[in-house]
Amino acid sequence: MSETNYSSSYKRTSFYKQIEKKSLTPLWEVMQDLVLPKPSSPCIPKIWKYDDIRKDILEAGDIISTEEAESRVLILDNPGLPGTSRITRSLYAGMQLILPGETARNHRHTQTALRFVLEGSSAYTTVDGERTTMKRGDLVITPSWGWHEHGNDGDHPTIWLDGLDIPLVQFLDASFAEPYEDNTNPPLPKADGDSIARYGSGLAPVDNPSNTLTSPIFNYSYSETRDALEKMKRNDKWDACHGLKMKYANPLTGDYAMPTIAAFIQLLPSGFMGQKYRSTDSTVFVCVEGEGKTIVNDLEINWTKNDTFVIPSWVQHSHNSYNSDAVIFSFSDRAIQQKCGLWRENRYGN
Ligand code: 1HN
Repeated sequence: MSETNYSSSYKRTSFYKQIEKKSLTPLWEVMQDLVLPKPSSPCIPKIWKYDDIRKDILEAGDIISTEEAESRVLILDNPGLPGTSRITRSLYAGMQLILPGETARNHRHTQTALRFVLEGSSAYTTVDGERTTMKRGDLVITPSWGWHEHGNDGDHPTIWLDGLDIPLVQFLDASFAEPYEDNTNPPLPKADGDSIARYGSGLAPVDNPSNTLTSPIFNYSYSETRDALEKMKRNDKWDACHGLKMKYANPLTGDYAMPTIAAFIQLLPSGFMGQKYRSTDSTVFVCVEGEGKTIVNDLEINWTKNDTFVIPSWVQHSHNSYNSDAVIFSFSDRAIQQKCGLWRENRYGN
């Protein structure tokens, strides 16, 4: 190092020390880590095979009750974000088990939640006083600050995947949560099926006092969803990247069903070989039916029924089904990214 360089480097280091005490940092030293030319997520691609983690969640059923645990959940921790309870930077995912006869206490929080049912048909969720049965493939959503509780009246375990915007709410320091107490004003009880009758039949109340941020439909039943895909399949041309992909929509606005989390269902016809795709929303996928693989650079993620896998932001990938139609559920933070004008995608490896 020349003398001038040495002395300017020395001057800078001592300057940085001097200002550090005053909680000041020079931007020019950190700029390249703050404003990236393109996304570079610490989140890494990863699959959780259902057969494998099903054993673990059932074992958790032996060691802790819902009484003690409140929610008996094994968190899907992205190995690139260890110990942070995140499957992507902005989203949390966990596998929840509720055994016959169990209940999980009523509570509410500002985090928005979705449940995608993987196994069982006898559990229920009650959201703001309306109860719905949770069947395999159903998407059940819980709005921010909505009261919710779960139970299982049947004789088989029910297992679902939870997705919540916990890291996002944590980042914004906007978390509130409370248990339902005996002195809490109860939400007005509603008849089972009320929300579907009121909002899911091509009808809407004339005077609509409801908050439209989150869809008033809180169970998107798989039998309806699957039937719709099967009918659409006869007419629609396949998208080169996605097959036939639909979003779960709020019927009052046409927007995503939740304000922060976007949820999708897609059908890949038998033998589909998808083109390369990437987007800025790191996405969690669940195989509902069929089997196939997702190619991510040099990695092949082989998936079958109930497997969960994650693809990070801006990572090229392509979906392939084997020799039957495949159905894939997915969720991401696309809903909030699009509201902020941040979301981007590109296709075909461009
Ligand atoms: C929650 O309320 C549930 O109600 C599940 O089933 C998982 C993780 C963190 C915070 C709240 C539930 C959750 C959660």
